[in-house]
Formats: sequence, structure tokens, C-alpha cells
Amino acid sequence: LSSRASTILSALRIPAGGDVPGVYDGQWGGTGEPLVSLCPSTGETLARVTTATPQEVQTALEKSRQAYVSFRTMPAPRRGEIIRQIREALSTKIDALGALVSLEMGKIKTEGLGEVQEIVDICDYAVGLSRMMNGSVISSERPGHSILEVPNPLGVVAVLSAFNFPVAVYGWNLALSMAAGNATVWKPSPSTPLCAIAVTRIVAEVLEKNGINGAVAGLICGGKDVGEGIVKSPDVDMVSFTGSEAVGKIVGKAVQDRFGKSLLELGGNNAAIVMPDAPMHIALPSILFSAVGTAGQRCTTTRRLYLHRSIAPSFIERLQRAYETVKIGDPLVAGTLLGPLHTQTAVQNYQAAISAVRSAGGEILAGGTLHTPASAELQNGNYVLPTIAVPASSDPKQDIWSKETFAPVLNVAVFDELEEAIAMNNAVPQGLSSSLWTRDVRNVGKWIGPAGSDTGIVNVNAGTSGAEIGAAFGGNKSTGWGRESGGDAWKQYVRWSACTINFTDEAPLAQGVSFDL
Ligand code: UN1
Repeated sequence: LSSRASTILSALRIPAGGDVPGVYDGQWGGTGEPLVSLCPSTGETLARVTTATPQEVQTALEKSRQAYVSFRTMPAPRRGEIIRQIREALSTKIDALGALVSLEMGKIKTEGLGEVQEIVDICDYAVGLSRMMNGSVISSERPGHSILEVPNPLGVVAVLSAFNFPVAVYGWNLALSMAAGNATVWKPSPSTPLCAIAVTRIVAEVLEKNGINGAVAGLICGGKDVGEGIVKSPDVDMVSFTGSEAVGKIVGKAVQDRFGKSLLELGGNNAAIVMPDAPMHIALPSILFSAVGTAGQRCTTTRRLYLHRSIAPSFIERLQRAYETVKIGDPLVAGTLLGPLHTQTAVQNYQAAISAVRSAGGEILAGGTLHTPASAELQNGNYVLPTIAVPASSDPKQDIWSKETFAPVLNVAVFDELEEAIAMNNAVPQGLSSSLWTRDVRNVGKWIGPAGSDTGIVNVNAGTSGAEIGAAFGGNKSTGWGRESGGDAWKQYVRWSACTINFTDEAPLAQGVSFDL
């Protein structure tokens, strides 16, 4: 193993190249087929992680349920105190965890650190929330009656997360779920198990120190079979799934089949629209970050760029120049802006997207090919050039426009009227994020209103990616309608009890119904 990898792993007590237990239900274990964690920048094997057998999945879920039964009666502000300690423990490890994210996922270090900051931020949020998960008191139409809406804990929440945010997205779910009084069980992406193990260890130490059953925050590493076992289990009250639309559809149906709750965060096919009056000095770097950051592997990545015809040539020229200067290479080296794609499959998808543009008669204005870094160590990494494409047709119904390619490929088209651009923005199946660049308040009004963007995240003069934790995060249509993180997202992690209480000796019926003997 390279010395850079060994240093990062040993800082988090992960035996480099060794077998690491990938199941935690109060105790560490797992005797199933191991997963291999590969470094996307070098191709080297970082470690092997044991998975759960079908029996171990069931045992872990049973333990989660037992943990929930004791955890649910702990007062919410005390649960908040536990989250505060988790926040403190995570924040002392920001650098080590950020480096691990960078090593195992492939995003550049500043984005790895940002993602760990995001889990710290959501813990802060959940600490506050633990004193603010308020229900309401509703006026009753009957004398001497009160109606309360009470948020009670839900049960066991399973989090099936993706490789691209191997820490933060679990954090959004764990923090809210824990504040709400649930047990949470995490099945991370099979290709980023080490990030999950490192985070789970930190959380487990806090739980154990406080005498709380560790299965309040369990971990089950594994592949498709493990995922299926969790999704179909009646022990799991809610499944929070992040991933592709194809898998999300299977998960959503399977959970619905047993009348469980699901929270889906699926594909993003996000557009940025640039008006002639846009503040170009900020539009350009922001669009560059949203399109190229995380190597185009954020759900919120800008994949479609709609330029007003009057500014299109100059904007494209500046963007091309920026693309050419993006430093590609080792994500752990300062100054690198574009690390590798996460897997070889992602490289193939990148190539397929580019040949689809070419074979339909479109143009590639920047990038379009694989990249071979100079350093010998990086020869087996998944490097590609960031790409700007102009498809021959701007019809959003075409596959090039309507399908999400998880790679740094930005498709560009021109428009004449804002309404036309909004129609193109809305014409794809997905509805996660979008951004409009303009200084004209009339355009802003259209964009954020009923006839505007139909995505869950609707930005103005801010890129499609890089949302803060404060607002609810999620998208509409084939993105799955789920909301995580801030806003009202916590309300999904509880079961609401509508309680009518009669304080009198009379029993009047609602709606004036009389039923006298
Ligand atoms: C994701 O890509 O799954 O808004 C999450 C962002 C990040 C989270 C992205 N805060 O880009």
C-alpha cells in the first residue's frame, strides 16, 4: 500500500490492506463475503471489509429494534446531548475523516473536509432540534376538548447511502433520526465501507461511553443481498435511500409492498440558466464548480447549461478556457480541482455519454477523453477530462439531456426567452436542483414562482450544488420527492399522533352529529 494511504488509514486505526469487521450492532462482526475497498486515484486495494450474512442482517435488525425500544423513552433534549457529544467527537477528527473520504471516494481534499463539516453542521442542527421538535395544540370545536399533534419516535430507520457522499448523507439521516428517538441502521455503498466504519466507530464510542445500546446507530456492510434484506424487513419502519432512479424504483416499490415508509433521493439532472444580465464574474466560477466539482458526481451537479443566445459565444469561450486550466490529479494534493471518477464503470458511462453526443452530430468543446496523469502512482486511477458538449439537438426529451450521467459532462444549449429555458429546465424526468443567473427581479419572480422551476432546490445567482444543511434537501418527480437535512425534513422521522382529549363529563360528537339513545 502507498505510504499516503497507510498514513490516512492508520490515523483512523484501520488496518491497511487487512480485513476489517463491517457489521456493528452493539458488537463488531460480520462473517459474510468481504467487500474490497479500492482507491479510485491509484487503483490500490485499501482494505477488505467483512459483510453480513442473511442471518446476521436479521440479527442486527432485531438488535436495532431492541435498541429503539429503550432509546425512545429517553427525553429528546437528552438525546440531543448525545448528539452534541457525537458532534464533538467528529469535529476532532475532521482532518482524518476528510482525508479518508478523499482517499476512498476520490473527491478532492477540500470537498472531503467539507463533507465532514456537513455532518458536524447537521449534528449542531439536531442538537437544537432536540429541544424544538414541537407538535401543535389545535382548537377543538367541542367544549372542554383539546387536540394535540404529538411527534413520537418512529422505530428503526435504515439508511442506504451512495458512494458520492459517503459521510454527509448518513449524517443528515442519523442526526434527525436520533433526535427523533429512533434506532438507525446504515448500509453504506459497497465501495465506500471504510468511511462508514470510521464514522460508526466514532459514534459507537460516544454511545457506549454513555451506556446506550450501540445498536441505536448500527452498521451493516454488504452488497445487493444485504440491501434487499433490509428493505424487505418488517423490522425497518423507514428506508431512506440515496442512489439511482432505477434502484430507487425497486426500493420504493418493495417498501410500499409492506406499507413501510420510504424517503428517496434519486437522480439529479440539474440545469443552470444564464440570462444576458447575469453577474458573469460569479456565474462562471460557480458553474465551473457545480459542473466539475466532485468530478461531476454530486446529485446536484450541473449537467445542463442553458445560455441566452446573446451571451452564449463569449460565455462558452471563457468556460472553455477555465476547463483547460482545471488541475487534474491526486485529490489529496493541494491545488487539484478534479480527482478521479469513483469507478471504472463511471469511466465507461462518461465515454458512452460523449460518444452519444458525437454520433448524433454534436460537438465537444472541451475534454471528451480520458486523462493519464504524469505520476506513476496514479496510472491505474479513473481520470477523465472535464467535458463541455453541445449536442446536435437541444430537445430535452432526448437521452443525452434526459438521463443523468454521473461524470463531469456539461451539455450546453442556447435559448432566446426565459420561458423557453424554464420549459427546458422542467422537461426532464428529474427535479433536484436548478439555478438562474440574472440581476432582474422580474426573472427571479418567474423562476421561483408557480410557473418557474419545478425542482426541489431553486437557486438564484448560486450554483446547483453545494447546498447548506439548513433548508430541506431533496427533489421532485423522478428524484423521488424525499426531503432530508434541514427545513421540515425531521417530520418524516417521527410518527405523528393526533390526540383528541376530552376533559369534561360530556361526550359531544364532532360535526354536530347526534346519536342519542
Ligand atoms: C448528494 O449529491 O447526494 O448540495 C448530496 C450538495 C451537498 C450534498 C449533495 N451539500 O451538493
